[in-house]
Amino acid sequence: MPAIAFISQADDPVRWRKAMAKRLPDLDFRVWPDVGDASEIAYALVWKHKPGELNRFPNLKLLCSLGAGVDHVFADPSLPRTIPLVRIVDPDLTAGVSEYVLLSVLRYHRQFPQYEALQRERRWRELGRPATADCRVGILGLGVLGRDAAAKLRMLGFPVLGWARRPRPIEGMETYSGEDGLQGVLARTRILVCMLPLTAATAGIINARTLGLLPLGAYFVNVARGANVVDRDLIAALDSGHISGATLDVFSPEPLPGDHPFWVHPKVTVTPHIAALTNPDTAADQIAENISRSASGRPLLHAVDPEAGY
Ligand code: OXD
Repeated sequence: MPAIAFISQADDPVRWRKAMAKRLPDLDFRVWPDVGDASEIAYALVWKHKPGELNRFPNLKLLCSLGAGVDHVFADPSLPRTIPLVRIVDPDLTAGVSEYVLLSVLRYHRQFPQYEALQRERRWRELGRPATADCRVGILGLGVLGRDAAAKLRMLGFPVLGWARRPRPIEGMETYSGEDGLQGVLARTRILVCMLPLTAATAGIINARTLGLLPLGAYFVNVARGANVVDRDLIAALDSGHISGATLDVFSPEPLPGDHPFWVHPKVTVTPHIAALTNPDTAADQIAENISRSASGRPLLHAVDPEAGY
């Protein structure tokens, strides 16, 4: 069987080797940079590879992103564009992202930052319980992850507005698209959650203008990509009080540099890109399936459209 190159500094090659061996025992699993004869590499499992590195493999047939997002693959300007690219769509990963979104939304809705401040001052004070039905959540991005988070928030009683660049109707939910749709969603949103893929069209979409369209005191949660946000605009909106708080799991660049103002901003919660971590024990199934499909020329699962960038 041809070989697969595992190219990631963030994922555990030992767990992946074991998970892949369980499904494809004959697969020759090679961990970058020790990939041996580069002409034997037919498949690559990648997360933030070094630009240009994939051009070393003249017989590459399939590229698998080790994450849900693929912007890290397209960030390589010399990427061989003709090679099919697939991404991870895994219930375990989806559940992880939704948990993070629910936690962040509930934390703001139930005023935990305010209670934490009261605790620091040893003050016993009830703030009242805001009605869930009045706390509208706006979700930008209605892919697998956005739809799952929206469904779970709705189960808890939150009114949810969804927005995607292209129309994405969802039964029983208000969804919008296009620039007008975005403005309408932002104007009615108390807690905004960014779940968009990073493409040329969504880079910097959270900026002074769009943050300014949110009602006074709104909150922001980002589980998409750091580059979806113009950091200095978000900081200005937090400092002015227009935005009450932000929970950020993703940054540009990552790791977030030690001197970045987000680390110490009193209204910002920082987590190190942990909303979901790809689990080899569950995600290896679809990678093995895609390798078999690629080998037999069948349509791939979760293939990325290179034009759209997701
Ligand atoms: C991602 C992931 O793409 O964690 O960010 O899967």
